[in-house]
Amino acid sequence: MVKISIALSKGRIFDETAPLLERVGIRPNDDPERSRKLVLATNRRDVQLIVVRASDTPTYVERGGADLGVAGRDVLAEHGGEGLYQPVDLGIAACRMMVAVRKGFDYAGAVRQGARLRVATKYVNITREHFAAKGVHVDLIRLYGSMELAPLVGLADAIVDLVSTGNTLRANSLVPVEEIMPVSARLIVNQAALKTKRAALQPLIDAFSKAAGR
Ligand code: PRT
Ligand code: MG
Repeated sequence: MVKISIALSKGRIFDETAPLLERVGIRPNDDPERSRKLVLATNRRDVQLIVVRASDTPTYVERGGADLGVAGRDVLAEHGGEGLYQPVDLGIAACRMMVAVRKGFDYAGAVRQGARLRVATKYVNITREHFAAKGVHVDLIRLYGSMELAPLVGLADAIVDLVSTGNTLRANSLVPVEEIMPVSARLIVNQAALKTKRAALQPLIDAFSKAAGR
């Protein structure tokens, strides 16, 4: 029997992938939000889930620690996505990657005047490429979370972060000023596994595609 493992992160990605898994006919034997197990068996003897940090999903799949995975476009773009096949946009965990500034900060003016912008983010690669393409000089400040705080305490002029409802920005007197990209989660596949295990993987990929209505 060919074994297949699927890498998923807890929280948003698992919550929104669970209905798709259900439609594909895969049910984990333990609830990943409650269990401390990092490898979860499922109702299908040939399929297991592995629980990883969201930003580690591409690394696990690229290096064959899992055959399949579900990762946000943000995470994939920041990682680079080398060695990964991305056959299905699942359309889940949707949001937008935005540049945001403190209310009252003249972003357009700063860009027009060629001022050097201090930008805080955990997406340093995406941010560097975005501003380089605009010809704007930036000092990148790499943070690991709660980017919204940086402009409030004078650490940065702008942040690059994900926005869904906009509530987090509003609660912190920030305003979105530019969209970098729309984001949703993708099914990703290890390229070597797709060759060696195609008979087992292709039907699953097709089932995910159908379950996602793609
Ligand atoms: O939390 P952890 O550090 O473990 O990792 P993570 O933050 O990367 O994972 P997780 O589970 O929070 O997010 C997983 C994926 O969900 C991301 O990679 C995105 O592709 C997707 N996603 C969709 C989001 C959001 N929407 C989102 N709104 N990820 C994060 N957010 C955060 C955002 O960073 C901001 O802090 O929610 C806040 C804004 O939300 P609103 O509704 O207030 O605008
Ligand atoms: Mg998070």
